[in-house]
Amino acid sequence: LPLWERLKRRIIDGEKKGLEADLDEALAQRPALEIINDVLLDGMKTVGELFGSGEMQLPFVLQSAEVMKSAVAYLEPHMDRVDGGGKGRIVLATVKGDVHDIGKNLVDIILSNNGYEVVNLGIKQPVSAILEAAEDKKADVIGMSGLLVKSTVIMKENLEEMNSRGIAERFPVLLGGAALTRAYVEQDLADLFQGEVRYARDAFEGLRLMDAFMA
Ligand code: B1M
Repeated sequence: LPLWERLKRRIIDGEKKGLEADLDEALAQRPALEIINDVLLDGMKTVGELFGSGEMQLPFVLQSAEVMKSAVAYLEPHMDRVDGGGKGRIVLATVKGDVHDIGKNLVDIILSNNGYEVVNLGIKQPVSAILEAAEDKKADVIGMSGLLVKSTVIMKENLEEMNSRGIAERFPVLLGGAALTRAYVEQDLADLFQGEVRYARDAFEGLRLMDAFMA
């Protein structure tokens, strides 16, 4: 197989052996971020489709996710970094009940590489932990990720909790993840939330919105 097809296949098949050699070859031709966005994420997309249609079983999805994570970890040091930092601080978490963290961690990498301080709390974070961290770390923004349909409801509840604690105006909120839609976030959730809430389709939009929040 040609290199790009082979790399995509590695994600789909969950095949780690020889991954680094392929990534080295890829890095000689294209920037790390492009490899992630155009090749590896394409593989994850196929994994999602195969899983959704019942053609792929969960343990294999997990293997694909592991290879994806290894690949991103290998590529990360090769990414462009804006020095300086100190543009702002975000507390980032996958919401309660949700274990998906590949997208969240990409958001972490993109924001960290572009001058933001990211406090990454990990997965399955209850709203209390997110809000505590936001207060403790003096976050400028709260970022929540979630891929399950259930997570979109949790996010709504989290915003309501911020309303009732009277802290909605202190922390702009950035939401992302496959089950969300722009309309749900920027119409439905924005209507009920007393602060500012925005939807990011991908990590780059997350960065643009962070820049906008901090402007
Ligand atoms: Co799960 N899973 N999974 N899974 N999984 C989905 C989400 C699913 C759509 C698959 C499907 O059915 N086709 C489906 C959800 C269905 C639904 O809710 N309606 C699903 C399911 C059902 C499940 C389980 C329930 C399966 C089971 O146990 N029977 C279970 C849930 C466990 C739980 O959470 N409690 C489960 C488990 C898993 C694995 C552990 C095997 C693994 C996750 C491993 C890991 O993350 N460490 C996994 C995977 C890999 C997937 C799919 C195939 C791929 C997700 C992924 O990593 N994509 C996924 C299919 C899909 O998404 N279509 C699926 C790549 C990643 C880069 O994209 O996270 O969307 P994403 O991030 C994007 C944007 O969304 C955005 O930026 C990123 C790109 O730049 N973004 C943000 C994300 N967060 C952001 C935050 C921001 C800004 C942007 O600011 C804060």
